[in-house]
Amino acid sequence: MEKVFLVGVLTKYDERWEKLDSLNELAALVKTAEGEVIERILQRRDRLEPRFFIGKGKAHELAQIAQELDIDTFVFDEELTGTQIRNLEDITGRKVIDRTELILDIFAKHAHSKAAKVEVELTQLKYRLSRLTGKGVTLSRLGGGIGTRGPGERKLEIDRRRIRDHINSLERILKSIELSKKIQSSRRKNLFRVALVGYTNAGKSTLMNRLTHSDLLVEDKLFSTLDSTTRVLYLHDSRLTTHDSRFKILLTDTVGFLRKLPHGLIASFKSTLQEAIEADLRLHVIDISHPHCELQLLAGNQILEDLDILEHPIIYVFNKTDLNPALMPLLQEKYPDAVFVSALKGKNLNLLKQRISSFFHS
Ligand SMILES: Nc1nc2c(ncn2[C@@H]2O[C@H](COP(=O)(O)OP(=O)(O)OP(=O)(O)O)[C@@H](O)[C@H]2O)c(=O)[nH]1
Ligand SMILES: [Mg+2]
Repeated sequence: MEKVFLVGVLTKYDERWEKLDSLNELAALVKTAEGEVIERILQRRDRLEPRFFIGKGKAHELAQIAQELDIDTFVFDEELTGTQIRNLEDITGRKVIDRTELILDIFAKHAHSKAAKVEVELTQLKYRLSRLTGKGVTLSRLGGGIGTRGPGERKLEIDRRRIRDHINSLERILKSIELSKKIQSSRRKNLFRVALVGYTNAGKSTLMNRLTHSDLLVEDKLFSTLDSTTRVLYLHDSRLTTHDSRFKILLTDTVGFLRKLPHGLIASFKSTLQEAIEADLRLHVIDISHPHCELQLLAGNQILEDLDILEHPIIYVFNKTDLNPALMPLLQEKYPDAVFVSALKGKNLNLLKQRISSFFHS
């Protein structure tokens, strides 16, 4: 297992609890990427250093600790410039990556569909290209492992022009995938479509499995799901009294959201998120047991706004009520239209189905 040291920075404009929470999330991301967090620091700094981000003295200090603790990799909680990464790697002799690269690495590992793979590779190449400093600078970094993986596992020792050519060809491939998806989705036009959206680890896949008797991957990790999956869900139309009042809708599980997602990442995942955009109704799943669950709800809404679908029909689904969250009464009052469920224990799922059904038939 790769041994990881997390580095966060606290400026006078930041809230301490928020930065600590962000570091916790970073640690969960490292776990998903199969690294082991050995140590972490939250360093106070009023000015960020253009060359080393944290200051040269601090960088030397980190180098020393890295040696003592036998650290392989530093993961910074903020985006670093290409120069900062190179300088920090020079001083510490260890691999240095930032939050964005870590997230892209996880996306690279979890992408299965052709569309998701192309989208990850495109985003990685664009991000790396934006941080190339000289002409034809080698992109191969110290060692392999976290932050260096890509869908093609290709060695990234290519110059700018070849990266640009490659980006162009990937964009062409993506266009053709999008086209075939459009055709596919127009075939589904005659059915109602519902999409599960929400913060990563909220329980979207668990809910999907419960509702549609499926067997999608569920894990206590961030970003378990990257590709959208669609299943048929049978609902009851209560207006009908005939012996068969069932009707079919399509339910889609989608990639989870995260605060501080790399800039442009959501935009480049449009094809994977297409179902969330086009659906007739969205179920926004929120993990009510998380200490900052309302912050996650707002982060989700921010992303829906980025996708231009915040005003579209949505039902809030507060999940994990079996964990007896203290906030529940307050949230019930604040969001009277929300449904409170436990996907794991199967609690209130019939109520949820009724709500979806009456959305389409009232
Ligand atoms: N206690 C409890 N745990 C739950 C419930 N629903 C889901 N979980 C757990 O929460 C974790 C995440 O569940 P997933 O269904 O993978 O979450 P997700 O929203 O699909 O996550 P990503 O795919 O990573 O975005 C798993 O460990 C689940 O077992 C619930 O109602 N109660
Ligand atoms: Mg999932």
